[in-house]
Amino acid sequence: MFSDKEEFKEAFKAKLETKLGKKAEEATERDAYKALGALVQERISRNWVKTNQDYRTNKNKQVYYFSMEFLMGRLLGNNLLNLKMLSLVEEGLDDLGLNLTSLEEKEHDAGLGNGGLGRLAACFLDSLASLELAGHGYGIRYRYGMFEQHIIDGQQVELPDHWLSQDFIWEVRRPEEAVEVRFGGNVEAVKNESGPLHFEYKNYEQVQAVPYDVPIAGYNNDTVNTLRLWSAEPIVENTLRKAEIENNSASFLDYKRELESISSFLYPDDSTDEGKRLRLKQEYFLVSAGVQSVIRSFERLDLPWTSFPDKAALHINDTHPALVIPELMRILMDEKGLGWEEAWDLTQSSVSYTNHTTLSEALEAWPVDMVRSLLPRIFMIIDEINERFCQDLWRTYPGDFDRIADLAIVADGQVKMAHLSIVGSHSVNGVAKLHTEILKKREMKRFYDTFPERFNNKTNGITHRRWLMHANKPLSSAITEAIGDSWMEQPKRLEDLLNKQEDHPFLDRLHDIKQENKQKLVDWVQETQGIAVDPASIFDVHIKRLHGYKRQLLNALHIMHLYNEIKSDPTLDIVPRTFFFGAKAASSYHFAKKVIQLINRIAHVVNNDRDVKDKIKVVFLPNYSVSIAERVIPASNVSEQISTASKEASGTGNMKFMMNGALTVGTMDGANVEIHDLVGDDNIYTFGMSSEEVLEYYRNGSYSSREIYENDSRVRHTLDQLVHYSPFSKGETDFQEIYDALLTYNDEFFVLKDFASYLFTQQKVSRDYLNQREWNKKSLINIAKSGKFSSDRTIQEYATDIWQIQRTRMLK
Ligand code: 26V
Repeated sequence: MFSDKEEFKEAFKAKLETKLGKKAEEATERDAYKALGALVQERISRNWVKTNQDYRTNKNKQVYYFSMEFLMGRLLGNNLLNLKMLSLVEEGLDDLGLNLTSLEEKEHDAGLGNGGLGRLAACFLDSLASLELAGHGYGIRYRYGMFEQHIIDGQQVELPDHWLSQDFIWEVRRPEEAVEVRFGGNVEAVKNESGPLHFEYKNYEQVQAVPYDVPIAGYNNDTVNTLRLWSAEPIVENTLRKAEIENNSASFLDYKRELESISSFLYPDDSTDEGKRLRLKQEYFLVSAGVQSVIRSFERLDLPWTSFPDKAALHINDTHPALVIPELMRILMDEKGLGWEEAWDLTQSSVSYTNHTTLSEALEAWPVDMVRSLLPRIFMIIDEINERFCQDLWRTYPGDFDRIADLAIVADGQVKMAHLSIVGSHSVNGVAKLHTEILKKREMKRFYDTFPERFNNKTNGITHRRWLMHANKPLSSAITEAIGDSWMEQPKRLEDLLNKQEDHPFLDRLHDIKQENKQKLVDWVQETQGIAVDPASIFDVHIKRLHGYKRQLLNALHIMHLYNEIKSDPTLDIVPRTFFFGAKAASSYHFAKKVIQLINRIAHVVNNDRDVKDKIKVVFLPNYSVSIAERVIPASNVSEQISTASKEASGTGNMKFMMNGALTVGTMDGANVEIHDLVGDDNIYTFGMSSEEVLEYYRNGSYSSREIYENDSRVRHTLDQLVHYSPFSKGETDFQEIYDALLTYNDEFFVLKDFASYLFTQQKVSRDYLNQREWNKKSLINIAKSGKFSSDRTIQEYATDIWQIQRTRMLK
């Protein structure tokens, strides 16, 4: 790279001049960001070209990770870290009067994801490259990412996230790699005298899929993999012809807009049929473009089709890209001339599937009519897969109609995407031990009975490079001073910190670092929101998508209860706490928006009340994003992971907090269970119902939230405050819906059932926090045990058990 900082400074100044036509003195921070980015991209590009060449020469097996979401966040800092240029650049910029952190903040988050699933995909890419594994992402280059959340009058307002308006400096458009994707039309069966029956696809609509490639540089190695994001564009001659025919520029523009809408928005509102159709179009667009490009790369190797599964692994991130299965079948049969059996064998051996949720409303099922009209040939293939699968079942379970109807891929007028994914792949995995057990024992029990060998667990992980080394540099340095730097490449080595449990100066240092991080957050909150926060208070943080099952409402009710206690006795001696929230609600999810409104109302009441404001504070951080998470997590003491047991497949925020020394207040759900197993009872605050209890209640229907309301005066009081006159309701009916969900509709997520145990646990947290030395020790143990949750471990497991790929030693 650069041998010293002077060399970097020269290169940087030269870049400013050649790229932006400016001298260092006249450059704005944005100019400096762009120049630095260009410099970094140049360095990465050399290894990018080389990596691709090596992959081709060595014919390594390639993994293609198909995902509708990649929540990448900012890339500059991470790229500098992986290139090991961070401190050199920081010092060089400093000499020039520039601050690296401020330049990093000029970068707009690449927010092409909703939450955990998309962020997991981003962490996986970092781990693949860092472990020198040949793995690439395939996604969509949405023109607008996750909406920008504003809070106006205490309520969420969504604005489009026009992230491309200021250039995404890392992408490279590759028109020469564009492919055509086809929709609609009809299929004709053709029988030639000589050849077998084949199918001709006619009268379809053509869309061009143009890839934009983003390099993914590994940590301290020469590997640079690719995130390929596809953009939908009209095919020029096609649009001209269409315009000619119609001779009408307005309809031409409509046509262009309609095509481009395929890659316009992340998750368009699918509450209408029109929205659903567009979503299906997006999914097929990604799949068809991706599979064509996989096939193209394979064909360049000049090998027989039988070796396809030895050279390509196609992984589907949830069922969203499940059409990979029939699309691969279509290309192998219709375009490459393979027979059904052979195509099926190659497809099953190369496709694998991860399930990320058991929530029934999130399980994809497409109306048959929609699939048939939008993707006629794909539907025929799905129908045939279903037919053959049902026949197989009939042979194994003759006469068991019930079972066959239950397992069918096409049933009740719908195409069930999870069923298609299981049947068409060789591996199905859940994302945490508990989640995988629930899949095997309940949600997918009958599939597990049929294909037990396909099911396996891969507990999620997070990249410790972004979430510890980059987000929390002071902590990283302290760790390295204490145990050396081997943990950076082998995160399990963080366990060496366990020897420091009685090292008081070290524990004090951890405490000081946490305080510094808290102070930085305090300054930022003061500056951006005008709220004064006490850095000595407990920083209790609940950041994640807003959903009923994640129970932000439980946290909110707890704060209302604390407020009531302080109001009834203003001399009450409580440990000061600041509650931070960050959460976006889906635009059509009315209830979730009401919870956001409630949290903001509570913040308003609490923060402006003389009696309580020095004891508790509430901060709602608008527009929660990857970069906000990076600010907040290192400054946290308490990590809220309080989903209704059985509902959170894994959670990954829980791991990020743990790695940064926050203690978890959590239910025995998702990966919390594994955190608990690692750190032990003394170093985590678990509470509430178990997943078995929850599932048992759902089965027998014996839960009564009203009973709790009637028997627990604290519950009664806070709930009444939602609808009767109170500082929170202000006599309005804003929160009637929340009250009704909890009482009239019997509290689907057991908020009231877990309320008492949550309060009790939070009291223990406050007491324990007073003993700082013990707290710091718990924090240390959490950091020390967090190495298991590096996504390097997760990816290594995928590589060995599912994809069967090995590390590619790059030739230097
Ligand atoms: C999707 C939807 C869409 C329709 C409305 C309700 C709803 C609720 C949940 C979802 C989740 C989709 C899949 C997903 O994002 N799962 C998350 O995946 C993470 C990575 O594996 C995991 O850590 C989270 O626990 C899991 O919720």
